[in-house]
Amino acid sequence: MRSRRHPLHLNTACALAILVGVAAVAHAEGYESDASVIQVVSTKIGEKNVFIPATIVVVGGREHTLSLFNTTDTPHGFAIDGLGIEEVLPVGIEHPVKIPAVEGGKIFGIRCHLHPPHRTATLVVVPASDAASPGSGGLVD
Ligand SMILES: [Cu+2]
Repeated sequence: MRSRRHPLHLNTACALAILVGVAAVAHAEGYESDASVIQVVSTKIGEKNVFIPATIVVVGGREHTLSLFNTTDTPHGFAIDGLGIEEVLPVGIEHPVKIPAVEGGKIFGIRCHLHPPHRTATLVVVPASDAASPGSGGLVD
């Protein structure tokens, strides 16, 4: 006589193993950064005004400072509408701008509100790792 297996128990065990695996992967996702000040220039390439870097990446959940420098001979704007930021960058002076702590997983457009043809840029806020999140104790359990 063949012994009967319990397929329901086997499926339950497999589902549990998959869930535990998914939870472990999700727990390990996220980013850390040691960059507290990020340098950006507003400059001119050919006939185009641009921001370099055009994609700024910060980790969510904490404040950052952008150090903006305008290399041209004309003031330029720096606006992130989604964060209520609108600054005028004077010529040839470091201009710090605080980026508030934002939840990770968001992308914001950056534009020069003084010159609409000025090439735009993007602020990408990536999620912080659990180890980088406040209150986690810095350890993965
Ligand atoms: Cu401009």
